[in-house]
Amino acid sequence: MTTSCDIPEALCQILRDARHVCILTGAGVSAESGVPTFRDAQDGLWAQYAPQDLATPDAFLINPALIWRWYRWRRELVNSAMPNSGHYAIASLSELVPQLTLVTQNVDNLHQRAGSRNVIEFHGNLFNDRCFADGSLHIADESLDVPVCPDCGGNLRPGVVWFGEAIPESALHESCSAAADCDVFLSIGTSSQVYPAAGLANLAKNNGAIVVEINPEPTMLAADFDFAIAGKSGVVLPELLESLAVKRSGQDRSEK
Ligand code: BJW
Repeated sequence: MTTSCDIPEALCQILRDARHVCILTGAGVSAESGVPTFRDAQDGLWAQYAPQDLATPDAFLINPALIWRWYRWRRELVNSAMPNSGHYAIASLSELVPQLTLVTQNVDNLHQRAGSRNVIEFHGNLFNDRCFADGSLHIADESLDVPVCPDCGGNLRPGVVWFGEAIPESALHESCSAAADCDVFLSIGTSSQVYPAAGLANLAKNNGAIVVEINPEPTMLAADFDFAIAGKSGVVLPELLESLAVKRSGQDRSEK
């Protein structure tokens, strides 16, 4: 039996039996909230830049005012966006499985705003301001084009992880532990091109988990996965949740 999104019944059964589900999300999960994905062409003023060229420490060193303008534009965009049905389905899924670990590459807080708790922010947070020199957290003076650190007078920077920078130690450690421990790993809305995040799926698979991708455009890693569901997360996840919830309540009744 399949649902209208072609969710295999075998997958529903695996999720019903799961002890620990680990989810990795990427920019595609926020696409239906109107937040452009990282590899989409950018809008308006920013169309001339590739995000990959802006999200680097070198770009910041060369032109910190430009990088701050880009991040302020993105903060406004995300602040005016709302979580979508995919974010809400993930938050609800945590009530249906014994243990759920949510690792997100997204920096937009939309999972948290949808009600997910203990979200592991693999690539930091768009709304944090850090000292470029030592990484300490501060609140930026928004009147300055390039805000400065109140302690050392150096530049503050957005609290995200750029290319070539290390993943925060606790986020990396907790994510690897969850991927190695889970029995089901869901990779949702990510191009699986950026490491070490993309390696979490393989880590899970090598430790015996069933690995599932949900993405309208199957990625290069999809062939290595156990299930690849071609669809938008805002459509697939609510359907998946519904089929689990229906069956769970049936199970609960028959157990009484
Ligand atoms: C939908 C949808 C819908 C659309 N529903 N889906 C191994 C091999 C090769 C290279 C490396 C390697 N290990 C490390 C590297 C280097 C590098 C890297 O991976 N480079 C690759 C590009 C080759 N990695 C790093 O530099 C990382 N650091 C590191 O490794 O440090 C080592 C170190 C150790 C000790 C000391 C010092 C260093 C850091 C990576 C940081 C990535 N940062 C960014 C920017 C964050 C800040 C910001 O937002 O500005 O993170 S880059 C960008 O990519 C962002 C994202 O989180 C990340 C992933 O992108 P994501 O989420 O997958 O988005 P997209 O746009 O790529 O894909 C969207 C997907 O959604 C698509 O597939 C669509 O089809 C789909 N979609 N609509 C579901 N409705």
